[in-house]
This record gives sequence, structure tokens and C-alpha cells, in this order.
Amino acid sequence: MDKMFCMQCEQTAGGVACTRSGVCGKGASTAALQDTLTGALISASRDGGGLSDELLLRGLFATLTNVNFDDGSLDALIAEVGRESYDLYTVWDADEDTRSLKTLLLLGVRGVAAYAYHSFVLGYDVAEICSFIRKALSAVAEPDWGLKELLPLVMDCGRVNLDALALLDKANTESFGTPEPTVVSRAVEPGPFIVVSGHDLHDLRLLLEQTEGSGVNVYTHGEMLPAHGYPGLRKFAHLKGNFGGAWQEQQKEFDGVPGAFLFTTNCLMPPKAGYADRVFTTASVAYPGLWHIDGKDFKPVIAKALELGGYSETQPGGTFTTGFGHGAVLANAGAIVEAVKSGAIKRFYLIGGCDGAKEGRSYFTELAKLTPADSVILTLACGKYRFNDIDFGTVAGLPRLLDMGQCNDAYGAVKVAMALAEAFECGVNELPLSFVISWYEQKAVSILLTLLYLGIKNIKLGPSLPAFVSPNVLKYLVDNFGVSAVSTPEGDLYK
Ligand code: SF4
Ligand code: SF3
Repeated sequence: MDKMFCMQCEQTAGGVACTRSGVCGKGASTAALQDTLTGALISASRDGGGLSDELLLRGLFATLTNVNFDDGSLDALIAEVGRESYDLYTVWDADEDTRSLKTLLLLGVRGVAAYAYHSFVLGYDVAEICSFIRKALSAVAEPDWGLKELLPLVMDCGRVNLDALALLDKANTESFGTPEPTVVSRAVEPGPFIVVSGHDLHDLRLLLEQTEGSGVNVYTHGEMLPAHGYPGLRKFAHLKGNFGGAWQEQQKEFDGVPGAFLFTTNCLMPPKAGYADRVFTTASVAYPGLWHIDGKDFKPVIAKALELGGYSETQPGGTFTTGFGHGAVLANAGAIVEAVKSGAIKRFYLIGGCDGAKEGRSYFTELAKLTPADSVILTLACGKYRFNDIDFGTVAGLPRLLDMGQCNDAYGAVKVAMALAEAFECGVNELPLSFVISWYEQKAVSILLTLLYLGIKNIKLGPSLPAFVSPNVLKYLVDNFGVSAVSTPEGDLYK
């Protein structure tokens, strides 16, 4: 099987589509199986015949970028769904506007599904969210639907994603407490250790419980960094700190490291021979040859960490600060409002979203560095690794850089923006607030749709615009929302 068509992420080949193999490392057979799985989920959504919410979400999660590279596990998922697959090439071959809107909808619900899955595993009711996902998947297979029918559904996807994010915010804070500002060490202590990557806090808690008293320390990686802010997770003394930097550095940073790695969600890169024997996956993540943990018994990961033994001496590192979720930021709302009124704070920048390997992403570092001393940078998701090791100083008694959490915590940024608008009795678009969003994978697509649903205008999107946005759909986004591609850091500073 050598035919594939995938344009779902920002690094798609030539800015158009991966058609022979994925820039992410995904092979053509894997891409074809992900299409078959998606098609089977579409068929199941159309026939209304009792596909469980859990399988719907788990299946969609397996199609996200940098999650599942394993044909065997995708085959098993397709068999579990047990439906004849709707042929996605009828979408890819449609006229460009239909293809664009159907793709936006499909990728949007992939993002929604990922957020809902995290709530589901914490025991929260995702039935309403799943019912929208089924409706959206059904729409992808409507042969005669065009702009008139699809555009409202695309916008509605933003609304449902807001619900999914709000539910996840509730699930996380009820399960682990309200995040508190926390300084996180980047040093690695001597002795055996496990590094946990991805977004799933539930998996992290299970691992912390299972490693308690074992002599194995636990470190976060990538999007797991904000876990340190939660009282219910930081109470584990062996949750020591954060390992490494941006996800796209993993092939360099993991090489030869004497610890075990556990991926709970994206972003997994194809592992190199120098460390593949110590990488484990769970939930929707899978890669051929890696040990997959089903059933959440992490004994093999713990055994591997003990076998490798860790470092004999402390590996030095600096610190990161995290834990400025909406709870912590809004606890300072009075001081922030006063600082804006007195002129001590003149502008807020929301610089957040995904990271990635492209050179153009240095834009986000440069922009953050250029922000003036009387401004606050709100950030979230893994794009922050472009600048979270920089000391931006303080303003009005607060750090200038406030890490609000994972992409999963985007609801917090929305809440803060709404609270500021209320305090100043204006709309969000009237606030001195710039949205500069870096995107890479499908969760960022769903967040963009949420920001549009909320009527937020003049979002800067980068490092490039999605390949699946047709000229007409782009015109709609520009005319109605002022969405634009990032230009230069200097040029975008006050826009
Ligand atoms: Fe290409 Fe991105 Fe699809 Fe991977 S996920 S095949 S890099 S478009
Ligand atoms: Fe990052 Fe992969 Fe999107 Fe959660 S971890 S934001 S890219």
C-alpha cells in the first residue's frame, strides 16, 4: 500500500499534503488504516447502531498526529468498530471548498474527541459531546452538502469544543485540585526514574501511585509540565521535576538516557535505536515494536527504570514556572485590573499553542522577547518551550510570563479573557489583548474554532496557515474574523 493523502498537520509535505510518507514518520499503510478507521467511525455514526462513546473517542484519538504509528493496533481498532468503512477519498476528491469545510469539521472533532477522552477517563459524562461528534462525522459523508450546510456545523464545532474544554477543566480541578504557581526543577536526581510525556493527568496519577515507595522517581516531559501545579499530583514527593525541553527535541534528548519513558498521548516521534528499548506507550499511543501498556498496570515501565538504574550523579538544570491556571490568575484579578488602570500593564499577549520543528517557529521566541516590560504574556500548550526558559521579569508584582497549562487548559485562557472584559465593561475584542496562536495538530484546530465561535477577532496564526483552508474559506475567516498569518515579530507586536 503506497497511496496516502494526509494534510492534517502544520508540517504537511510542501505545505500541501503528505502523499508518499508522512513528515511525522507515519507510513502510507498507517495513513490508509487511519482513513479506514475514520471511515468506519463515520459509518457507525451514520447507522446510529450503538458504538460506545469510549470507542468513538479512543478511535478518533488514534488518528491524531504523533499518536499512533502501529498498523496492528489500528487493525484491531477497525475490527472493534466493526463497520464497513466510508471512503474518505470521496472527501479528498471533492471541490476544494467542500473538502476544506469537511476537513475542518473532521479535524475539529478529532481535537474535541481528544479533550473529551481525558474527561471520560476521569469518569465524566461526555454523552452530549459525543452526540455532536457523531453528527459531525455523519455530515462528512453527506454527498450533497456544501458551504450552506457545513459552515454552521464548523462553527458549532467550536461551541462544542468549548463545552469539552470546560468539562475537562472541571474534571481536572475536581480530580487534582486547582493549579497553583509552582517552580519546577529541570535537574535529574541520581537513581532510577521514569519520564512521563503527553497530556493525560489520570495516567500520571496512576503511575505516581504505582511507583510510590519503589525508589523510582517520576519526571514530566513536554505537555505534562503543568501537572506540577496540581496539589493532587505534587503531593507525591517522588514527582521530582521536568525532563528536557520541547517535544520535537526528544530524539536527541532521550538518546542513551538511563531512564524509562511513558507516552500517554501526543507527541511521540519515531524512536531512535539508542532509546527505543525504554519507551512505553499507553491508551491511544502506539508504535511498532514498543511495549504498549493496556489496563494501566505500569509494572513493566517500573521494572525497566529499575533495570536502567538512572544517573549516578545529579544532572543539573534550571527551573520552569507553571501553575498559572485561571484560578491563580483570577485570584490576582483585582491587582491586574488596578495595574491596567494605572498604566503599569499596557498589554496582554496570548502566545500559545503547539510547537514543532519548523524554523519559522523562532517567530514565537522573537515575539515573546520583543514584548515590552509593561506587558503580560499568557501562554499555554507546548509552544511555550520556545520561550519558557527566558526570564521575563515581573510586572505589577506578577511574573510577566504566566504559564496557564496544557493546550487542554485553553478554557482557562478564555475565562481570563472574559473576566478582563467584564472588569473593563467591554468586549474581548476591545481589550488590549493580542492572540498569537501557533498550531501544529488537530487539537489546535478545535481551539481555533472555539476562539472563532466566541467571536474573537484578529487572531494571528502561524507559523503557516493550514493546507486544508481553501481560498474561499480563508476569505470568509478574514472577512468575518480578521484571521491572518503571522508576519514578522516587529510587525505583529501591536496588532
Ligand atoms: Fe503529514 Fe502531518 Fe499527516 Fe504526518 S500528520 S502524514 S506530517 S500531514
Ligand atoms: Fe503540543 Fe504535540 Fe499541539 Fe497540547 S504536544 S499542544 S503539538
